[in-house]
Amino acid sequence: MSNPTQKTAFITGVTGQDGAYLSEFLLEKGYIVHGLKRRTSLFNTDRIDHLYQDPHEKNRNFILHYGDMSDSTNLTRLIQEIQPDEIYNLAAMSHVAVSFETPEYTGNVDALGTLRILDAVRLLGLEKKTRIYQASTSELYGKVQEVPQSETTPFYPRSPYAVAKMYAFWITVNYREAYGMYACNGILFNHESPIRGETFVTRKITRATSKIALGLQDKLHLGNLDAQRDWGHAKDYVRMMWMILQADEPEDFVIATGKTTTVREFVRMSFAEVGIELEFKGEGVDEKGYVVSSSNPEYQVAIGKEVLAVDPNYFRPTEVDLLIGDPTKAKTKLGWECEYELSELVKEMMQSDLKLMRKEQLLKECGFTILNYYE
Ligand code: NDP
Ligand code: GDR
Repeated sequence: MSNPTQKTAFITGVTGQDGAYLSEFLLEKGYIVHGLKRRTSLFNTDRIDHLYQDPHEKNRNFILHYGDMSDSTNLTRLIQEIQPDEIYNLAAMSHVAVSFETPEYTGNVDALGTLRILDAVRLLGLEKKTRIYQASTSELYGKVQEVPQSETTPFYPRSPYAVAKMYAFWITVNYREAYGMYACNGILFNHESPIRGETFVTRKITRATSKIALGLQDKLHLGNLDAQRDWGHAKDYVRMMWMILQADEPEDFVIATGKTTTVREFVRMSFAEVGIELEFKGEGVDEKGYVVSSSNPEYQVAIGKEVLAVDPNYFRPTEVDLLIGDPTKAKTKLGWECEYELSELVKEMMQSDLKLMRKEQLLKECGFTILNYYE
């Protein structure tokens, strides 16, 4: 028997970092969760495989649908079929550096994709039923106007990704004001986890540090080490996405820890997790990181070894230098609290990547070739 109070959510980007954590969170709350996934030539559901339910099972509460943010008819049909109480629009081409390579595609998916969702809800007459969460971003602040950044800080986007997300932000506000829809932006600052995409800087660092500690990689190449980010844990942030849609009134919220850290410091913290202390020498493109001490007998790396180098290929045409968010509104209005400290996040990511890399080490010892991942 169906439960009339059971809520139904539709998550775009369900195969991504946030989509996976949010699915877990909503399923625990008793929701029926529908997710949008793209057709890919290889499976792309690693992050949600533990939630998968066989289509032949009765009364499934986790259901995946093929679709794409560039396809209005597909999105409209799915929303009509699902009749969701809540839509979490998380799907996006989410890599800032890649958006400089694919600006038109990024605009289509990240900007117009959001319009497609909003307009489908309007055309289907679901304005009063369906609440919409839009995954907005601290990248909107771009070039520093003021710190810390809050809901009232002016935007100055610095990448095709950020410009596309700025359209998505304002079209969400516009549909809320024009059609009385419950549509909100969560302006989320960077949030990471052990299932963060491998080409974002934190995961790139924790994977490489683990490989270097286990003797599987020589060196880590990074771009701008001076960039400062307000890094939180994805688990804390998906909880807030849900809280935003439970409020009495639709509003936009900044979600952040209120602390900022350089990329260089994140590198130092990651190496410290395996007992390796680094010294940084040189400046700009000449900066390098050397091992000063290696105190954990499990991870012995030669003293003096150069394990980090700057590669200008990773610099962006326009950079966002400093992000630090002010989450006061989320705390006071919705009672949100951040549970994770950055040190705990780094520890969790390192433990998870060390485990993964030990598996690779074992494969290598057994004569199997280790995959080289692109950065
Ligand atoms: P991920 O890159 O991990 O996930 C993005 C998701 O979008 C994936 O499921 C991806 O599918 C899907 N996707 C990409 N393009 C399309 C498309 N054309 N049609 C359908 N689905 C598509 O991002 P996160 O989980 O980290 O972030 C979630 C959202 O929040 C994104 O919109 C991001 O821009 C935004 N955001 C993220 C922050 C962060 O720090 N993580 C901070 C602020 C905002 P596939 O798996 O097939 O690639
Ligand atoms: P960001 O995250 O651009 O903030 O966007 P990313 O981890 O890619 O970069 C953070 C900072 O690190 C610097 N950096 C490098 N970045 C990458 N990816 N690779 C490198 O080798 C490297 N070296 C230095 C970058 O220049 C940058 O300053 C993320 C995404 O999740 C977006 O979708 C989201 O909107 C924002 O966070 C908030």
